[in-house]
This record gives sequence, C-alpha cells and structure tokens, in this order.
Amino acid sequence: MDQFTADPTARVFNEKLYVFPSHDIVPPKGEGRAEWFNMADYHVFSSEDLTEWTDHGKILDQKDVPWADPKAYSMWAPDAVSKNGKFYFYFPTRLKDAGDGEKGFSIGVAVADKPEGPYKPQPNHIQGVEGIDPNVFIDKDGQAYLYWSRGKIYGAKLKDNMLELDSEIKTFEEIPQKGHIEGPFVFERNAIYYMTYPHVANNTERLEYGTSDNPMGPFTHQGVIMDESVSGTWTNHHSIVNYKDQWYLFYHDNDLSPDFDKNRSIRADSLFFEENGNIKKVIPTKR
Ligand code: FUB
Repeated sequence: MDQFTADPTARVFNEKLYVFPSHDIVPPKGEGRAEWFNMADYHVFSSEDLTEWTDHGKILDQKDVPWADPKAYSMWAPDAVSKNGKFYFYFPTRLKDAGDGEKGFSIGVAVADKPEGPYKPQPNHIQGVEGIDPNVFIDKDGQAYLYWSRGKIYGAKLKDNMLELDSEIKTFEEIPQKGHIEGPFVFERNAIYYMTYPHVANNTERLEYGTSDNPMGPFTHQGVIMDESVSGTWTNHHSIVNYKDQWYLFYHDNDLSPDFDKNRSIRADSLFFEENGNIKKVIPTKR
C-alpha cells in the first residue's frame, strides 16, 4: 500500500474482505499536532485473496463532517457494518471547538448503499457518546450494540436505525481496569461472545480478551491474544474476522516507519481457537 494505515477493521461483505483502517499522515506544516496521531480522512480497501488489494479511494474527509472540527486531524479508529441493505461507517473525531483529550471526541455515522461508498455523514454525532474507537456488533437476533472507549470500555444497544442509542450506557467493570484500555472489538463464535481490546498493562498495548454468554457481559477475563510489539510501538488496534473458513487477526505495527510509531501500517495473521473456545495466542509472523 502507498499510505500509512492503522486500526484495521476487517469485514466480509458480498463475499469479499474489506478493511476499513484509519489513515496516518504527516499533516501540512503548521496544522495538526506534531509527534502525534494525525488523520484527515479514511480509505477502504478490499481483497478476495488477502494478497492483491484494491484501494477504493477516500470515503470520508474531516471537512465533510458537519459536527466535526475540520482541522482536528483526529479521524481515529473506525468500524463498518451492514444492516437492512445499507452500510454504516462509524468513526470518531473531535467536535468543533473541543479542546485536546478524549473528552472532546464523539462518534459519527456515515451511510452508504455499497461498502465502497459514497458515504453520507449524518448531520450530528451519536447523542450521549463521548469517546473514540467505535465498534458495532450485530447479534443473530438483529440487535446491534455500539461499544467505544474513553480510557475504559462503554457499550449500549443501538436502535434499528443504527444511528441512536437505545439503552443505558454500560461500563464493564469486570474487565481488569488497571491501566489504559481502548479499541473494543466484539464478535461471537459458537454462542460465546468475545470482548477483545488493547490494554496498556505496562508501557505499550497488548491485545487481551474476555468471554460471556451475553454481548453486554459480564465478561470473564481470559488472557492475552497478542503480546506487546517488540518494536516498541505504543498502540495496537485490531479486529477479528472469519473469511473463507479461516479466522484472522488484523492489527498494526510501525513496519514502514520504524522511527515514528504514529505512522503505522496494518498486518494480518491467522488466528486459532482451543477446543474450549479460548483464543490461542497469536505470535506475529513479522517480528
Ligand atoms: O489511531 C489513533 C488511536 O490509536 C486509536 O483510536 C487507538 O485505538 C490507537 O490505535
């Protein structure tokens, strides 16, 4: 790929694998935040064999989001799901006139008829949500749940319109709360619901998970999916997908920018389960 990509959410739509990453850039001089994450837009990529990838181009730009600060460079980790024939792209960014820090963030939705777009951003962000790293899980009964983070993980039901919360906001106090937790990704396999997330237990993020018989928990902490990066990259952010009967972990490191860990690039490795449903630890192919 000819660009830095991070925070990959992989989804299967129409029998193709799509990746919705965030897009790290070096901002124009005098704009954004030096030595920090800078993201102005999103692209979507697809593949049928995980080798040849198509970049479908830009699907959303910060200047086109009516409620967002158009110079925030804060289009952080996104997600995308399909329901009722529509495609819903969830993204965080900083509100107009918000200060620094995660408090100034909310989550917006852009809607399309095809995974590649064009995506039309809603006029306002999701009311009641402060934070980053949206993840949407749709259960077998059609109920959708939105998860996000602000130092810890939050979650609520979504209305059928996929644009509004439909329940109280829940925190998951049973998840070990020592250290920064973000980037929730929930999926289901054999009636086990997995809550997976990056956790800064020491200095950098490792991927951990818990399981439950309910998408709103409580989740029983199970352990580590992937250890901290040997490169020292501070963040990891992932998604887990089944494509053509194989499970994959999509995540990121700083392979294309070894001296600056805010210009990241995505990776994928196969992921396997134990008989009892526990996730086998993933050792990165590239170390
Ligand atoms: O990409 C910016 C932020 O870094 C994401 O929102 C976090 O999950 C971390 O990857």
